[in-house]
Amino acid sequence: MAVACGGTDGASVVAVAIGHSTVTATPAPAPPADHNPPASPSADPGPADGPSDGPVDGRVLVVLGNGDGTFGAATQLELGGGTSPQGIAAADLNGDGHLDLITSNSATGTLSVLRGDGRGGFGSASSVSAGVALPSTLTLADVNEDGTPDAVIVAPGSPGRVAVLLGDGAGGFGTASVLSAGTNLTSASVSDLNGDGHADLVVSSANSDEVVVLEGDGTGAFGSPLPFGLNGGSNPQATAVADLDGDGRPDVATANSQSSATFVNDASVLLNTTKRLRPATHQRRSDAPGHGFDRGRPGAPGRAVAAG
Ligand SMILES: [Ca+2]
Ligand SMILES: [Ca+2]
Ligand SMILES: [Ca+2]
Repeated sequence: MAVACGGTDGASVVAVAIGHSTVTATPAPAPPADHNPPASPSADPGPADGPSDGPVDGRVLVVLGNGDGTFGAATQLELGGGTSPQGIAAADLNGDGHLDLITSNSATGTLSVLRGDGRGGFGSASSVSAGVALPSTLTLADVNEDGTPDAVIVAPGSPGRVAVLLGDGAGGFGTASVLSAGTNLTSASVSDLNGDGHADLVVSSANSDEVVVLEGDGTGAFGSPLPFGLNGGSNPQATAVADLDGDGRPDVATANSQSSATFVNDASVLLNTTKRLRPATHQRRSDAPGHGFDRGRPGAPGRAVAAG
């Protein structure tokens, strides 16, 4: 299950992609043939682990914020035949000023685009090939610097695959450019990691226990994979990019699933240097509750990061 958040006309919106068998629900009332309306919230989907009326797949749940920290009822949106959505993101894909939604659908190898109307409603989904089998997580960023969000999708396999689809500014996408990197990729983040002004990619490679950087040239093309180990971390499932040590360079953190022989979930931090990422520091989540890579600078008092 994946979640995207954003704002639409001053209100917050949370969208949740429902993959195969991850959430069960009473079927929603049938929507109009050509529109997913903002009103008439669907039936309560029920608890994720609760009793089931049958699996629901190929839908997203949209929950609109009330502006006071509470949220309205969820509305279910169809994905136009896409199933097992693994990734979801929100951005204005067609330049009309309203947030749109996009999902990456693993079982069908497609992306579903739902155009927002700015009032919490979304049109019927349109589909485009993801360019890779079993697309996993999805990230939107403008990698070719034309002002339109582009889609970056990762996929498992050996080698892992990264699909880059350039947005056309109308809510559609061009044919995917497929890159090879790492093994069994689980997530991607986009940031200018090397400071040349162009967006770069960093993907988590679960089976090789590393992150892989692909340097962008600003046209939507990317260079050869540059792998960086996690210094003890393993099986990274997600990446985050932020300037963690305050030196102005974006750093990389990974969330690692069952990262060692002791099966402890933990995180790795890779501090950025001018052109290359420094070897990772490594923190076991159970070492010091409340102390993380997001608190203090490396080596500062109270920071529970074990270098090595
Ligand atoms: Ca839009
Ligand atoms: Ca673009
Ligand atoms: Ca760059």
